[in-house]
Amino acid sequence: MVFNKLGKDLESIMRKLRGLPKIDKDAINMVIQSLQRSLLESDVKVELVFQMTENIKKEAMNTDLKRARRKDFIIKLVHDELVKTIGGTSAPIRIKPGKSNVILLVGIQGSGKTTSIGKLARFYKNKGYKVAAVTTDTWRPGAYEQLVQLTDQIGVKCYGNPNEKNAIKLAVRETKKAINDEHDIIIVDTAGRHKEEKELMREMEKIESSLKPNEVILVIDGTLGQQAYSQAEEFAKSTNIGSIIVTKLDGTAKGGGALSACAATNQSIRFIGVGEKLEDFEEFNPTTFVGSLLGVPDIEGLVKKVQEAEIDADPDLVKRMMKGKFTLDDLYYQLKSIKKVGKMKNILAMMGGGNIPEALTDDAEKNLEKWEVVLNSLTQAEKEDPKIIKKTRKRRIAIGSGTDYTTINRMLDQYNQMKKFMKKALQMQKKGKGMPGIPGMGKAGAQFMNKLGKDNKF
Ligand SMILES: Nc1nc2c(ncn2[C@@H]2O[C@H](COP(=O)(O)OP(=O)(O)OP(=O)(O)O)[C@@H](O)[C@H]2O)c(=O)[nH]1
Ligand SMILES: [Mg+2]
Repeated sequence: MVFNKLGKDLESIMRKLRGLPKIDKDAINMVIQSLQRSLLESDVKVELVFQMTENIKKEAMNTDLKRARRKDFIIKLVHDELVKTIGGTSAPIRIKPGKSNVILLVGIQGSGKTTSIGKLARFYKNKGYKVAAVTTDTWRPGAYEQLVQLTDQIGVKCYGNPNEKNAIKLAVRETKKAINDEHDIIIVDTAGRHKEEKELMREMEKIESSLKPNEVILVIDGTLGQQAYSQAEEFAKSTNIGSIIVTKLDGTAKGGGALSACAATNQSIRFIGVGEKLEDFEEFNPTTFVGSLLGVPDIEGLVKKVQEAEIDADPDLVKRMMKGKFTLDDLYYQLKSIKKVGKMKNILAMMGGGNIPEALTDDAEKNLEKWEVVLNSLTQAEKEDPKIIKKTRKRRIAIGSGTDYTTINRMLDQYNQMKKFMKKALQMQKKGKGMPGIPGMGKAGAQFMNKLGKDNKF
């Protein structure tokens, strides 16, 4: 497993979290401190560690949640922040069919560019593409021979000229040849360089501007520590980095440098190198990867459950409903944030059942767009007390929002229906008549309301 130590540390933090009797401020602080320690020990850039953990802490402290899902919620927060740091989930590199796609690899000396060209060439060749490699490295002795030796193993043609000393000319000429030979994918190697080597950095910029590659990949050595961030940042300033390959994750790489490099470039890891051989190469999936770091194999399942719990446990809405306070804004934002109208129906069903208002029929979602436009033309007073919207106001709103009376009337109508519905439900509540109308829902509904009655804050 790559990122071995970080993985072990994170897994143990998650295990500790699951074992806690309750999730309160102290528990959150414990998680934050342990996270900071393990990320720092893995060489993630200090500022980045604090920024990441601060985000997690803020969200954890400020979110109301059903008790049962709090632990999962924290795990999800850690997961989301890690995925965000490594550039989020993005679509694979797009290869345009019927065209010669040029991929340019850049990075500091010895990061594993040339080896990765061999690996990438093998990867795409196995997918059925006609692949070629081009070397533009005029600095490293034997660079051309190294690439020829690698590409020979997989029957991929290598273009280059060990006698040419001008890297830009070499890049243009050899890539052109590869295009003329109708290759689908042409992977271009460059000499290694450090951000301090201004001349070489300029050379790289010129290679990029002359080739106009479809994708520039930054190759990062996974064993690189704190300096990874500033190196990657400089590469991102000079070229248009589109994705990242992290190499040497097979050894004892702490990996923190690679995480920092992603944050510095704002791009995501697409492949990882896990050995010297051409087959030691894997496509990278941030979600699966972070899931395995945290020791949660089914992280997607967990995330989904938390999202559902977040929707169910929306005590603010129900509390407002219970107090009979429900404005047009509430109706709109709840429908919008819940997205699935079905969820709102469930909440209302638990409150009172009976005939669900027309606003929540299946095509209600379609109304949302229109309502948004209308709502933008309302004053705050109108939103809070729609009764005051009479004829003159309606005219102003219709003109302001570019809608017609029918849309406005219909929205108000549906709001009134909803309000009436809630009033009835509340009366039933008060009379202790429980939750009529929905068979089998009575008890669950009562429990739900009880739970909401308690203070759910951390
Ligand atoms: N263990 C391991 N070694 C790797 C990996 N990728 C590359 N290497 C080794 O790292 C060393 C440098 O690799 P190169 O591919 O030559 O690196 P480069 O970036 O082209 O180097 P320059 O052209 O000098 O800048 C070689 O010994 C490779 O075998 C990997 O994923 N795992
Ligand atoms: Mg090389």
